[in-house]
Amino acid sequence: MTRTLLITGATAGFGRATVERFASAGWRVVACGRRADRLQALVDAYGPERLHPAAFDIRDADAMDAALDALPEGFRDIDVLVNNAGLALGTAPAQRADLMQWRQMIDTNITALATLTHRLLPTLIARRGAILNVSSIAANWPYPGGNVYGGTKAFVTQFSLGLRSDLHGTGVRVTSIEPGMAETEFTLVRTGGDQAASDALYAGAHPITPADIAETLWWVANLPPHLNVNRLEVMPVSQSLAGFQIHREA
Ligand code: NDP
Ligand code: 8X3
Repeated sequence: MTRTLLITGATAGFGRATVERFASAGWRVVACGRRADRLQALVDAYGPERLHPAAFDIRDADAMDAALDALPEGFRDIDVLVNNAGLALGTAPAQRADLMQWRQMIDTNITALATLTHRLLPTLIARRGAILNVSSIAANWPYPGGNVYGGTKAFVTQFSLGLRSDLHGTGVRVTSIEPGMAETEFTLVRTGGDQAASDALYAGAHPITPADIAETLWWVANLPPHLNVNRLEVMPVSQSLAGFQIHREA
């Protein structure tokens, strides 16, 4: 039986690689994102029978509803929801951060994710499906400048665990995927387009690749139906945890 994936943030990074992994294996994919040209490129690659593009800003609940209402017959029975769209904006300490950037992260990483999940829960329950939420190590480990981004990802992880509890007995699986440093457009977005900063961060570090996360999501989605991965934290070998910082009076 052909299964159907709906994934947000399909135009770049983890999302695009995950579309490629699932569509090339025969799944139907609803690919969401704002950049319609990139979604069209996925349709061109996999064909309209396999790939349905849904171009909307995930913060716009009416646009989300319209896109879901417009799903063609073959794409409505969603088996797996991957809540992947998200972003970090800025690395300034809280006391110098831009409030509008904080709000954009909350609107995207929290409010939109919860809205889409709520909208699709009846379908996912009817199909005994799965919800795979892309959180981050930033949910688990604080770092300077992580403030609201880390807070939004802590929501994603805790929301995932709460969903697990609420969906007890429905057969719906829920997983929080918590990646460490991965080379995508993430740092370009975070720095407002600073390619040099992005290159410098990843240089020589052998970061996680989008294909690594796509393969992880593929593995989780295709486990036997009696198994649930609750949380999965993955890091590149080059990245590890450091100690506390201590401020000393002069
Ligand atoms: P990218 O910047 O490469 O991709 C982000 C995706 O999110 C894009 O497809 C973008 O699509 C989509 N998106 C962002 N804002 C919106 C919006 N308002 N409406 C619709 N879509 C939106 O980053 P990654 O692939 O790295 O990020 C994917 C997820 O992984 C994020 O949730 C991120 O927080 C998380 N993550 C990333 C890590 C990393 O180091 N890269 C590590 C841990 C977690 P478009 O712009 O076309 O709308
Ligand atoms: C992205 C990983 O460490 O830059 O979520 O916050 S990190």
